[in-house]
Amino acid sequence: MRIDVVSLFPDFIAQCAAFGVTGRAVERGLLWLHGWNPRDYAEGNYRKVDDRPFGGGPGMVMLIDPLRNALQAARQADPAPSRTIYLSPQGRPLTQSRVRELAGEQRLVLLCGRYEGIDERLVAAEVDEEISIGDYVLSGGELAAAVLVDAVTRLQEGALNDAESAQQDSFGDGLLDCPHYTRPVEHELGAVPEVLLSGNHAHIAAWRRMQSLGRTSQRRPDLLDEQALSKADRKLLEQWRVEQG
Ligand code: 4FV
Repeated sequence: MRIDVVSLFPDFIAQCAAFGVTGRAVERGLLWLHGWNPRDYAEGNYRKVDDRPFGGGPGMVMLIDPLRNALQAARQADPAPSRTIYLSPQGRPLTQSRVRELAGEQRLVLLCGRYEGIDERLVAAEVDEEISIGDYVLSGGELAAAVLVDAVTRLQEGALNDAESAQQDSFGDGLLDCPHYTRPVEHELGAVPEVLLSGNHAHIAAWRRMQSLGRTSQRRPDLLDEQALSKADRKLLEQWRVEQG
């Protein structure tokens, strides 16, 4: 997968992606990451990339042309078609299902804002999709872009080794993940649930499913349509509630 990032701080993303799974994906040639700085495409001695907002108010707004020139340079750098995503609080909330879809793209071009944001005419003309990583305000879109790069890269074929498999992921099936345990079996903080030591894979899978259903119903009821649950899942959820007392 090729990801081009238009940002005033292109090294930011490169640094974020230099570690762990994403760093290894770059080494394995599974991820090709490239930054484009709009300041390199700005006119004048001061290479201006922002200006004061029309209508007044605090802060600055990013100018159209430096961004537009950087986007065009990024697209022309590779003939493969790309999808341009602007990371902003006005975007559609990022979910694992959207991550899975985007992970299937050959190329992404990520647009990162700074200051109050970007001139809306550039967004309307050049952006295919706006995505938000959450209802809070960051000082720039770079962290959001790094989140997206990490999330799609780990779904690239060969990015994760078995131990890291994405199969068991949270939201793999729209539910929160089950709790995880490792050595020691006994610890002053408590013991490992017996079923996980039983070696009975069917019982272990049922216990993990019950935990995912229970946690999701308690912590994120917005993610769980109980009416749509299978008879087996409804029974597991009931058992979880009984055990919670
Ligand atoms: C953001 C978010 C975000 C808004 C103004 C950058 C900042 C500044 N991006 N999800 N939440 N962006 O806060 O994606 O330009």
